[in-house]
Amino acid sequence: MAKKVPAPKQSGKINDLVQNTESGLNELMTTDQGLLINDDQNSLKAGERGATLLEDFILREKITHFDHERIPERIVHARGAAAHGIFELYQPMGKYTKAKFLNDTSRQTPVFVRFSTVAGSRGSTDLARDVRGFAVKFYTEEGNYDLVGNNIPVFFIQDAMKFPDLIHAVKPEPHNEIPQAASAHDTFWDFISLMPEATHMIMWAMSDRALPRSFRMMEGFGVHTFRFINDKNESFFVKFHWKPLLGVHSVAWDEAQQISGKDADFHRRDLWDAIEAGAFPEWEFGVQIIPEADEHKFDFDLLDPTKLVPEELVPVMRIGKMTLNRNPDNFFAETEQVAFHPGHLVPGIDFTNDPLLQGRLFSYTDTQLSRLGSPNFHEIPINRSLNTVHNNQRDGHMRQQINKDVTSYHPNTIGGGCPYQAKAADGGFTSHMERIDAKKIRGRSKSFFDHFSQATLFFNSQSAPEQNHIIDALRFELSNVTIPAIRERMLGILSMVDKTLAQRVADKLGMQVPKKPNQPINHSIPADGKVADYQPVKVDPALKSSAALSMANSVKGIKSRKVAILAADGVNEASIKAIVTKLTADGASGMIVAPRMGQIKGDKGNDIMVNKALFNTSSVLFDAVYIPGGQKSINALVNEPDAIHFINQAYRHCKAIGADKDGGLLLDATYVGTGQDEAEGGIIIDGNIHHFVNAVSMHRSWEREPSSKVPA
Ligand code: HDD
Repeated sequence: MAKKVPAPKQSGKINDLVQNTESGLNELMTTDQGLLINDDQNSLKAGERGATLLEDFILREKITHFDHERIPERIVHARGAAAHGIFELYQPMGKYTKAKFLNDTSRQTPVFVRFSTVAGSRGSTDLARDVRGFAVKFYTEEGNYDLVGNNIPVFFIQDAMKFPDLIHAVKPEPHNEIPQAASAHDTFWDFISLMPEATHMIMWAMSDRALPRSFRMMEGFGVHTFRFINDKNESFFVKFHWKPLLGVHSVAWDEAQQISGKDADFHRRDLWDAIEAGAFPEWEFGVQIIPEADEHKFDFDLLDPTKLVPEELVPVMRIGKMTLNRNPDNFFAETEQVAFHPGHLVPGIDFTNDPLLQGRLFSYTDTQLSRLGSPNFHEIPINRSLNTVHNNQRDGHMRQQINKDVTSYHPNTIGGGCPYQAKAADGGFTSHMERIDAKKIRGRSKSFFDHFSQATLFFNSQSAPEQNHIIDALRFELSNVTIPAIRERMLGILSMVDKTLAQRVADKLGMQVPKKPNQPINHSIPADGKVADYQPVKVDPALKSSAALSMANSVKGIKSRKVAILAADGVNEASIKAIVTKLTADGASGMIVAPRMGQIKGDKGNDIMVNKALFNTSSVLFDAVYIPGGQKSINALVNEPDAIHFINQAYRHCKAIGADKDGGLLLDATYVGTGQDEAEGGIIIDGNIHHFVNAVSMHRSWEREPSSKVPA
């Protein structure tokens, strides 16, 4: 990979972090107290063969620090990767919000973004079937604003009260801690089969959205409905979106499982490498704005986090762009210690009464206290705001700030009444004055009872291959459930989404879809209520399908795609040059994969650098395969089982496979075969590199899948 990259844009936050960075380059080694160390190889002993002395403060300091290096991993979203960047606004949003960073188009707001899986531990695979976290910290001039979202626009549950249950159910089972980073087990599906409100989210989690090709190719969503507040104190409901400029793309389930073995850091590495190479990931920031007057206009409740607002009903306005342009210097200091919180707000943005959001507002500070160990976690460099903090909070473990004032209370006269409160007109935060006239009640609104319509909307909006993948995922997951009654309850729930879907899953489980689906009620019924009035319902929504919900309709492109070029000694040099030049010009990369590392000899006698050997890589780590000719090279590859497997696997995973006229001969030895239909999607053997590049840019030819005879 080229090391020369465009200089990342500087940001105020990067400059802020500089005061805490350290490099030992050309420096002498010291203890934590700054004492120069003379011998870092040997402990202090009573004689060369004698016992180590307790006096050895240098050894003690080193080992003590080591013993305490680990902190608790996040209870959820433990596995993640992050990067720095900037946010630039396209158009002032003053009509809707007074947030300064959403009004000044001349300003670049620094951001730090962490992507994550939810269920797995810190060391688990990146490619688990899971929701991905998409957490953005904006370092604005008015303090930190955190948008802590996911790559799926809805959630499993409607009330934060159920979050610990959900997570206990999906995490490895408590008796044997199996399985790691996987939902395909009894406790998860037991819980889900009793929670019909999870049905919409389950459709998403079983779709390919849960297997992203790259963090850079995922959408992000704020999930909840939030509020914008303008300077006239008018409120608007708002849904937040991140739209990746590379489009939304996923890998196949078989591929995901193989990547987990070949490169468990696949997503982390992809993000890192792209930024190092200067291929900075970009997302447009989108908002769906709903006037307060329209709150009850929809056939779902805006406060229900298991519902999305279809883009056909409220279009997404793209108002800015986020670019990630700098990798962290230190994983622990930045990525591990960053602390997000949906309650980190700026004036102009506020909450709604979504009961899931309300519960989150408690959880995030609370969890940092046990994870980062002190209420001073906001002082950790990655977490501190760009404007200096002034308040009367004091002391605590690891306090960094040296408060010079004599007073630490308000009001005071001794300190001149400082620090002052800010008037709303001067940027002081005021909560939205929502009118509330209600009884205190532990219950759920009936407007939250439709658990199936949007699950059906999502399923109906998928292309045929996407629907097949959902069905395959459900078959896989439920086949790993050992208790038949759980599978049966799930088949009942699936039949509420789509009868054929349920039947196709049932067929592979060797089961019948229950005639009368058991729809469990997961919310309490008031003492004076009738059970029949509290059943989950399914409304008949006006909208039957939404194009924005299918990845098949996403932006396509060749940019940043990785193509394996299979070659051996005697390869056609001109052919390699042509394809590499074309890929590079289009922002993709071609990597030479050969039977050995080092160099191979081309047909004109020139040395060609090998990037990867067949034995240390795999087709699952690439987007496409190209086979340049050269008879000697083809003869060698025909006799390399790894080369044959490489092509077969790429074929099975519906990737583009291209070859020049001679290169096509290698395909005779594979499942692709020569007799294959020339028109088969993504197989380009006419040597036309433009056709091949087009095929790569389509991401996958999923329509090939049903006829694929390649074993996994
Ligand atoms: Fe959460 C972390 C996203 C519901 C409690 N959550 C966490 C992260 C993301 C989300 C992206 C990782 C942040 C990071 O990278 O450090 N969470 C969501 C979304 C939710 C959601 C989109 C629903 C719409 N979460 C949710 C609920 C609760 C929590 C209902 C508890 C009541 N989440 C947490 C937490 C975590 C967390 C335990 C673990 C680590 C952390 O906060 O900092 O507080």
